[in-house]
Parts: sequence; C-alpha cells; structure tokens
Amino acid sequence: MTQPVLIPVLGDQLSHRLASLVGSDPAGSVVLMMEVRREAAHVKHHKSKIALIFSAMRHFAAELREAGWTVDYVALDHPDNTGSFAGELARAVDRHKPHALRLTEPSEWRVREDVAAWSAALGLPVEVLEDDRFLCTHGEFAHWAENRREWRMEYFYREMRRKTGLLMDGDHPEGGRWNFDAENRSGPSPGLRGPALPRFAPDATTTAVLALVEREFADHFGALGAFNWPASASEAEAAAEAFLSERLPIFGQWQDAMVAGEDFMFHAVLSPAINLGLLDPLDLCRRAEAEYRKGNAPLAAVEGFIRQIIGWREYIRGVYWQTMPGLATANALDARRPLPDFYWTGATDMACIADCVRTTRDNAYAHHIQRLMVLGNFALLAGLDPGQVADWFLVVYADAFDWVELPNVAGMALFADGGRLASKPYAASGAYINRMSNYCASCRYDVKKKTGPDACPFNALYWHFLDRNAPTLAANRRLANPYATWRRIDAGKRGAYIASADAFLDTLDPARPGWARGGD
Ligand code: FAD
Ligand code: DLZ
Ligand code: SF4
Repeated sequence: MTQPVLIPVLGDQLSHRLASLVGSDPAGSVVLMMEVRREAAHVKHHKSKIALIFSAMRHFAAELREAGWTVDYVALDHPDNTGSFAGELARAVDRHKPHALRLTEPSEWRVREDVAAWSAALGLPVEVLEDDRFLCTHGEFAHWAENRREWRMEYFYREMRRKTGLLMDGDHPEGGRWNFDAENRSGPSPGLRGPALPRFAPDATTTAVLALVEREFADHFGALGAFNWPASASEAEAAAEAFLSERLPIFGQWQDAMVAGEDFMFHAVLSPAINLGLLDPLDLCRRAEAEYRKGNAPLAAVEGFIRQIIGWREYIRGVYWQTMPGLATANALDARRPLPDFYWTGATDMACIADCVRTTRDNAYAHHIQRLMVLGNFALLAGLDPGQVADWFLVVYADAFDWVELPNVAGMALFADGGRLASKPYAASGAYINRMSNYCASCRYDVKKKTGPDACPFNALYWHFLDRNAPTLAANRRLANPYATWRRIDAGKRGAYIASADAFLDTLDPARPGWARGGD
C-alpha cells in the first residue's frame, strides 16, 4: 500500500458507521488502535472499566479485519508501547509512512486538545470529522443555546423529538404530552426484584484482558469477579434485545426506585455499550418505539427511555461542549470538603451509601437514582469538592467518559455550574430516600429523627446545605418553599439542625491519597 491514510480509532469509537471509517477506502487506509497506559491511569479507572474497553477494542479490531480493513493494534503489553497516544502515533507514522491522518473527533476535551497538536508534531495533515453518532451537531446545539436565558433539557428534548420524528403524531407528541415522568415515580413495593441480566461468559479475548488488567492495574479501585459487560457488537445486541423485550415495559414505573442488593432493577444497563459505540442510540430508540407501536410496552415507559437518550444524553453532551473548559473547575457553591474515605471503601453506617458503593465496586455500575439522589445528593449536602467528586465518578463507572460524567456531576448533582444545566439543586433529605428505597429499614440511623447522633445524617445536612448556601440560593424561585419552611422553624431548632450536621461532618475521614490519581 503506497502512503496510506492513517485512521486512529479511539477506545470509545467502536462503531462500524464511524465517520472516519465510512468516508475511507479500506484498500488505502491503516486503522490504528492503541491501548495506552496514560488513558487507563490518568485517573485510575475501575478495573472492570479498563477490561471492558480493552476487550471491546480487541473485538472491534477483529471485526474490522474481517470486514477487510488493515488494522494495526498496539496492545498494552507490547514491549515498545510508549504509553501515550502521541508516542504511539509517532511510532505508527514511522511504520506506515502515511500521507495524512483522518479521525473522528474525540469525545472529550482533554483528548481534543492533544489532537490539536498532532499535525505539527507529526508534520502531516490531520483531518478531524464530526462525530455523527450523536443526533445533535455542535452547531445545532450552539444555535439552540445561543440567546437563551435558561437552558432546560425539556425544551431541547422537544426539538430532538421533532428532529427524529420519534413518538410523534404529525406535529404533536404521541399521547398528547411530551413527558410522562409524573407516571414514572413509584417507590419500591415489598419484594420488588428485576429480572436477571443476560450473562456474558468471558470468551478468550475477555479472559486474556481480565488477566492483563489484574496484573497491570492491581492497585485500581473495583472488583473483576462479577465482570459481565457485553464487549462485542453481538453481545451488546443480545443485551439490548433482552432489555427491550424483558425490562422496557416496566422500565418507567420503577425508574426512581432503589432496593438493597438489587443492582440493576429494570434499567437498560446499556450505557457502557452505547458510549463505546457498540450500540447505536437512535436505533435503540426506534426499536423502543416499535415495542410501543406493537403494544408490547406502555407509552410512559417508552417515552421515559427515549427521553433519557435523545433528551438527557444529547443535552448533557451539548452542555459539555458549550461550557468547557470552565465546567471542569466550576464551583459555584464554593464547596471545599475533601471526599470522604467511604466513597472508596463503603465503610459507613449509612446503609444507602454503603449499598451504592458496593454495587459500584462490584459492577462498575449504579443506576441513575443511586448516583443522583444518594451518592450525588450526599456530596451536594456535605459540600464536597466538585473536582474530587468528579474524579471519583470518572474512575468508578464503566460508562464514565468526561463528556457525560462531568456535566452530570458538576451540573446535575452538585450545582457547581450555578444552574446552567438544571434549574435547582437536586437536594433531598432522608425522607426522599426512604420513600424511594428500602434502605432505611436496615440502617442504624433513624430516618424519622431530625437531629442527634442517631438521626439520619441527610436530614440535618439538608438544612445545613440550604442555610449555608442562602446567599447564592435563596433567590431561586424553585427553592422558595424550602427556604420559607426554614425561616418558619424556630431559632433554637434551627441551631440544633446546624449543630447536628456540623457534628456529623466532623466525623468524616478524608479519602486516603492515591485512589483516584497516582500521586494524589
Ligand atoms: P437507564 O436508566 O436505563 O437509561 C437509559 C439510557 O439513557 C442510558 O443507557 C444512557 O445512555 C441514557 N441516559 C440516562 N440518563 C442520562 C444522563 N443523565 N446523561 C446521559 N445519558 C443518560 N451516564 C453515563 O453514561 N456516564 C457517566 O459517567 C454518568 N455519570 C453520571 C453521574 C451522575 C452524578 C449522575 C446523576 C448521572 C450520571 N450518568 C452517567 C447518567 C445515568 O445515571 C447513566 O447513564 C445511567 O445510570 C446508565 O445506566 P442505564 O444504561 O441502566 O440507564
Ligand atoms: C478510558 C480509556 C481507557 C481506559 N483506555 C483507552 C485506551 O487504552 N485507548 C483508547 O483509545 N482509549 C482509551 N480510553 C478512552 C479515552 O480515555 C478517551 O476517553 C477517548 O479517547 C475519547 O476521547
Ligand atoms: Fe440513608 Fe438516612 Fe435512610 Fe440511613 S436512614 S439509609 S442514612 S437515608
């Protein structure tokens, strides 16, 4: 092959319809895939997450070869592996003498900054194509966001419904309403259990990667024992099929419910496969709509699922690119408390947090309400440092990539962006967790008690949060009721709340260094 085009395919670009592949001729191209230590350890990703990404990359490389592509695959333990994209590109340019590079834009800011330096460093033209696996282009989001005083997911979502035609009845939303969230908020009934997830027994590729990760990343957070992620397109397809036929019909009703030991409930558990590129988000939505049209799933469930993908997922990505790089250091509530050690160890008497950390460690997964209303809510109420919280979320979840993790953490969970993404902080006391879960029944704290050493810590922390942030938040219209309630509480009781929360906060041990980043 004379002077090919070199096509780097990154770890979350594992789609056959990737722009840089679709626009290229296999006969004149070399695809380069790189397992590099810097990506696996710039934050110390959960072992299962690294294993999933490497295994999925290896499966994808094999599929590309089968489809006729020349693939140069650099494994992590190749003796000459330099450990970085820049180093591996330089070596690949030496090997293949390409006349140009072509790639699909990286999903995250940090890597996009790296890419900007490649052309000068390599002395070659570098063509960067837009990632059209997302429904909303950068230009469309910027246009939508421009001149809007407030960005709200709901209005953006309606645009995406119109654009895709999903659940549309002519110009109107199917069923006469855009959003059926109000029907999706049931607390758990006694004994509620989700169906078992399909099992993906590790094949030879995954088995080799699991051993590599155990050897090379032994000091990273997380267990590998329960590894069950779909790591190829065909496994991801089986996972999608199981969700659409078994869990989608009941997805909506129990979307916000939490049950101790029930780690997946009726959730899709598809976010890693979607984010890596193994599943196409629009295709999933069309298939979900087909289940509704066939009468297999109710509108509320299907609308809820579609909203998560063409609404939240796309909105989050748009907000990321509109607000970076400032979002990475945003701290509108001036939260400075270090991350407590129990986020890593799970060693806390708070039963809700302990269970959420356990599933996170075992599965590299927790469902949305566990992330938002337990782990995120605690971080918000306790005033944890947004940078440390974001590092934790980026490390621990198999689906965590900066573009989706950061806006969810800094914007949705912590209000660190001052309300750009969401109109009010998702702050809640123990009563919410008690209503939506069975955690409190087995907790050593009493969710009904408001203050004192046996009271649920979320209760006093909730008022502590509102009180200490009154200068920033009291004018927020959506918080008018809680602030009015707070002002009606007599001064003695208010003092008891603040003292109780302060006493609890004093007990928090900061995380030991080294969990999230090598030299923390
Ligand atoms: P389901 O609940 O079944 O939802 C279906 C799909 O909708 C998901 O697979 C996902 O693709 C999409 N989706 C739903 N909510 C969101 C959202 N808020 N943002 C983007 N996509 C969404 N999601 C990630 O993919 N990566 C992350 O790193 C991540 N970090 C989060 C951190 C916090 C603090 C919070 C509150 C949410 C975070 N989310 C993240 C969003 C959401 O929690 C996960 O997408 C979801 O839990 C994945 O599980 P699932 O596939 O079972 O999703
Ligand atoms: C997260 C991750 C990990 C753990 N390892 C790799 C890798 O070895 N090679 C690779 O191409 N990508 C990896 N990734 C994903 C990247 O960190 C990054 O998120 C993507 O390149 C998108 O910018
Ligand atoms: Fe969590 Fe409080 Fe319930 Fe315990 S009582 S599980 S700390 S909400």
